[in-house]
Amino acid sequence: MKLYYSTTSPYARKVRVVAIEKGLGARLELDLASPWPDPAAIVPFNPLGKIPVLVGDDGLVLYDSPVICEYLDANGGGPKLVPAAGRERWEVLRRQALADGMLDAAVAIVLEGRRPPGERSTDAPRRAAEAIRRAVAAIGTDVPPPAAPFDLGAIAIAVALGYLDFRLPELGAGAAHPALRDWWHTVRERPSLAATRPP
Ligand SMILES: N[C@@H](CCC(=O)N[C@@H](CS)C(=O)NCC(=O)O)C(=O)O
Repeated sequence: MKLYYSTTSPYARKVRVVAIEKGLGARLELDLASPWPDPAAIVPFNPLGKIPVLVGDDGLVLYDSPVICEYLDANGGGPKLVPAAGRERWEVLRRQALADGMLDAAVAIVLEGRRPPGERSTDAPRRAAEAIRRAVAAIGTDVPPPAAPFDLGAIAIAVALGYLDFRLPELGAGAAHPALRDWWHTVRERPSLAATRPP
């Protein structure tokens, strides 16, 4: 399987963490393909021009990260990262949606900050930062217990907190959410997260 990725893309990191957790890390051929400034290398696989993109051994092309993660969960070994049915399934998928939404907001802030100063919006990054603060606070009231499975919801949250630490540390779990910060500091030492740290 080939994964088009970049070392700093948090969505690609989520996919790489899932692959390692499912025992598929060695089968994943990593192909650097940054969409910035030009997504030409990615467009033949994903018309949206976004990474991550997975190309399976049989030629199956998959995007975006939640779809790729479910594919790896279905095809890898070990415990399921997304429960097959029931309330637990929907809670895991909701946690992933919350974490991915944090990433969308964080990436938007980072990209806005790269625009020339005179062209930057102030309202959009402010709203995005508020959404991230609310999301971190919500996760802070629902921190996974230490023995809870490291499922796709937990993986997505860990990757989102990692991206905040990397790009926007002032919005991360920090001192305001000690239980969440402690959880993050524990899970970030897992081999799957340690091996995929952004440079
Ligand atoms: N919802 C997508 C988001 C993917 C995404 O936005 N990737 C960024 C890299 S971090 C990208 O390729 N952006 C290129 C662009 O927006 O043109 C997923 O979960 O895979």
